[in-house]
Amino acid sequence: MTKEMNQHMTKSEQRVALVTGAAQGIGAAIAKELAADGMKVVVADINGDGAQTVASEIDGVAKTLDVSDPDQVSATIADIVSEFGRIDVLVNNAALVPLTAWEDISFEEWRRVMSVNLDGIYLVTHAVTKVMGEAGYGRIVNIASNTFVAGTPNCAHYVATKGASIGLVRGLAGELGKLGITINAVAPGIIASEGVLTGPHVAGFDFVVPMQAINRRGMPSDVAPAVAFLASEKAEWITGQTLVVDAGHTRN
Ligand code: 4PL
Repeated sequence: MTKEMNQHMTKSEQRVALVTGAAQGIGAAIAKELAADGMKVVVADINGDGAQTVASEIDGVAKTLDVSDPDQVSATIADIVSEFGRIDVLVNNAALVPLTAWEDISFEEWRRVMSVNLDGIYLVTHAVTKVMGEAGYGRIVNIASNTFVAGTPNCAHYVATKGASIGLVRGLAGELGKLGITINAVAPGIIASEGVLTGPHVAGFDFVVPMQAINRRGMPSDVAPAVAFLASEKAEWITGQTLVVDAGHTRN
């Protein structure tokens, strides 16, 4: 169907997308891309004010959500279902992006990264697949990272969660396929998001950009189209896969 048709559909027929961590960076770019494709987008973020700003730009809905909190997740999914009656697309984007040498990773920090980056995917996906399964349709995209391919140092906990998110895609695709749901991962390289630009990862551009096949800084808008494709009806025959979107930094 065309974008125009989708935008003029009644509320109950418009596809609904939930994007976590969508107040900024890659998540915000994905929310905007899915809205441009005609979807009603739920912009979820632990930063509720930031989520509201993004949502108001795209006629979306903002939800304050800490994906690591089981009660918040179940309440948020219940809210979306009661408001829209459906969740067609889930983008698991919310994550902590630390830069910590191995000897400095306390067990507390390790657990916190596991909780947000991995338990968060479990909690949201477990709730959303129930809704998608009843509808017999769904598209799930996990935002992984090419650090799992490159073995980027000083974020071993982060890399472990991103590898696990790819493992979940592979391990879950078969069960979800029977329900009409696809699940894939998009693995970006270093991206000039607010989080990277205001944190220690910004130093990575100096050595990563020269390794890329295209030698400029990647932007959130460079990642969003790949996610939108996997989130579209057109991607029905793709599941259990990982698409690396890093300008050729890694090549596998
Ligand atoms: C290559 O996922 O993929 C820095 C920070 N450098 O979060 C990432 C690279 C970062 C990355 C990432």
